[in-house]
Amino acid sequence: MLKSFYSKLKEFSISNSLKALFLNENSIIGNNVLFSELEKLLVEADVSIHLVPHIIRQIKKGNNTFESVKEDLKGSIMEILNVVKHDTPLSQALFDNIKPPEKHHSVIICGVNGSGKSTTIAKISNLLKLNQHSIIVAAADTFRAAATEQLERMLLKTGIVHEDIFISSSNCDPASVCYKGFEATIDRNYDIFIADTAGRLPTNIDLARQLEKIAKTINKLKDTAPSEVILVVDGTSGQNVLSQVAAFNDIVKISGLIITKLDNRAKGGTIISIINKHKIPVVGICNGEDINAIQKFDAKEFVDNMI
Ligand SMILES: Nc1nc2c(ncn2[C@@H]2O[C@H](COP(=O)(O)OP(=O)(O)O)[C@@H](O)[C@H]2O)c(=O)[nH]1
Ligand SMILES: [Mg+2]
Repeated sequence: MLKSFYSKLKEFSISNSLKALFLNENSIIGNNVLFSELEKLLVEADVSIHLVPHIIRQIKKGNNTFESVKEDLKGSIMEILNVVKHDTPLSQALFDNIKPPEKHHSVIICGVNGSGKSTTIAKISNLLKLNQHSIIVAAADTFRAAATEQLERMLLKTGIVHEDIFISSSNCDPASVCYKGFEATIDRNYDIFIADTAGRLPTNIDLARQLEKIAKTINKLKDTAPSEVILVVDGTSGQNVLSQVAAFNDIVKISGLIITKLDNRAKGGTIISIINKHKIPVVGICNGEDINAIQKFDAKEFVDNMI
């Protein structure tokens, strides 16, 4: 049985360390000691150092008890996470089995090489299939050798048939593959279209143009397309993720994030820092290579386990 991200998060729970501190100090801790300890714990949990002082400021000064500090800390973090609603049509289709309100919902998946885009698309496709949504996937990562074959192999395992996978060969324009895939989605009256794209850093001008072109090309078929542009980020890359989000957002407007590899480093502070800085919903979190290793991001469950 796959261990959920939330239960792993609990292993690092900040309140465990905090409780020990209160016990050691006979339950009476001066603000200075308490706040410097909290600062350390938050940084260790991967919260950005720019955000730590803001979180700590929300803790009431005075006769602190373990319970009051814990509650203030939870409240402070919840406030940050709740600045955006994390339910998007894709996350609702995935985790609540609600069909997107619009037919032919189109989703572009982007992110740097190795962040987990293709693996995540296989997980998403698998869940959507299980929930009886009809989908077409365009495998448009032409930059990495064998990337399209890798995705095709994973998709076929989830029961998606060849006809519903559009593949670009190495000398083919990825935008035209996406166009054909989305056109078929509309013609066949399917629910959801998903495009995998090439990775590498967004500072690569060719790839940035390519991503932009894919978005513009599918927009020719429907004026609300792309419905969602999801950036896949590796949750173990710490604060690097913040600059990745900014760089991709400059190319196409990112509407949601999927955070991967949280099985490797289940600390959670990165998620708080990204939401605080970019105010972008977290559509899903991934905690393993297994096809089922994807979960809904639930802010309350997240905070209850982290703190
Ligand atoms: N541990 C772990 N590995 C993952 C996860 N998601 C993807 N990977 C692995 O990360 C590597 C890169 O994934 P891939 O989907 O090819 O990345 P892409 O280049 O963005 O398409 C592969 O070895 C995947 O199995 C995850 O949630 N946890
Ligand atoms: Mg890939």
